[in-house]
Amino acid sequence: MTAGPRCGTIAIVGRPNVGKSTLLNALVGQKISITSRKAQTTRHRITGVRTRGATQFVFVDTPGFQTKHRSRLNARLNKSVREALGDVDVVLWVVDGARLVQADRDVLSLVPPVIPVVAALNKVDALADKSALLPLLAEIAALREFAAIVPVSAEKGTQLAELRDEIAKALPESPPLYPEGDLTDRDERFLAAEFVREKVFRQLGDEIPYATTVGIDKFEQEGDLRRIFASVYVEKASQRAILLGEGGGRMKAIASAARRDLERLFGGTVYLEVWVRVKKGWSGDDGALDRMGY
Ligand SMILES: Nc1nc2c(ncn2[C@@H]2O[C@H](COP(=O)(O)OP(=O)(O)O)[C@@H](O)[C@H]2O)c(=O)[nH]1
Ligand SMILES: [Mg+2]
Repeated sequence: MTAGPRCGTIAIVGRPNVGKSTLLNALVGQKISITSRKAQTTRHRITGVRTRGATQFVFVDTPGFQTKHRSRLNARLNKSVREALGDVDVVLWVVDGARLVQADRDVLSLVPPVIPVVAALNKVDALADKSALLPLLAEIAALREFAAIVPVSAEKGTQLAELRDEIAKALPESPPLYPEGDLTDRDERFLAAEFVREKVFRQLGDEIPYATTVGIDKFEQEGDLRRIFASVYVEKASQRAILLGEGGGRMKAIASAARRDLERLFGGTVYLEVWVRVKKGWSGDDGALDRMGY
């Protein structure tokens, strides 16, 4: 073993909802990527950085490969997954420890053979019978060569140190890419919009979250106080009414949950104002998608 510094990028890939973003947050040690029970919560590539001694991990979270909800937005999301795979040192392939499905294999088949792959079998906390992992381990080991296969729980923190060690072994020798202490490549404006979007995903029913996006209209900082003005865009007036809720109550709950998370992340007071606006057809409009950063 050499003692030189190691650093590299690790793309976190997998089908929707296996826990990629939860795992990114756990590996980074801070919540930076939004998560929810709904598939396709993540729409942007986001980098999470963790520096431990002479090793720097640059994790890249990706949207799950999209199959439902065909749209221009989803075509862009799939492109972003393919691009993320083109230029990384290690791939962290995440599957649900309960079962392997065709969509898992499809994602794995996108990984070029020369890139080392670490497999994480996530959500083992949810398995009633841990011995069910054994046939799954064998099934996975037969798919290709892996740098390691590690059962984990992103939510409970189980075996994350082991996972990190296996990833570290696969990283190239290189000086760090980011200053120590950096957590992400994204700015506070981006994180604020994402945290509002997370609450919309968590607090609304099945269809509406997919018809929404969030923009930041103004972001001001005075010392430790941040004043953030955000807009949630929906496709139709009827969706706006649902988002607002009776007397605006639902929107108030969304805004205050987002504010609490942002205060934790930024370490200061946040004043957050959220408006709901109708913008018909935003997810099919290339100009609008460009402006929103997709
Ligand atoms: N029981 C359990 N649930 C998890 C675990 N990791 C993630 N989840 C849940 O799985 C859902 C999807 O997680 P998310 O990180 O958004 O998945 P992604 O679409 O792959 O990014 C969320 O409801 C998470 O709370 C885990 O280790 N155990
Ligand atoms: Mg995600």
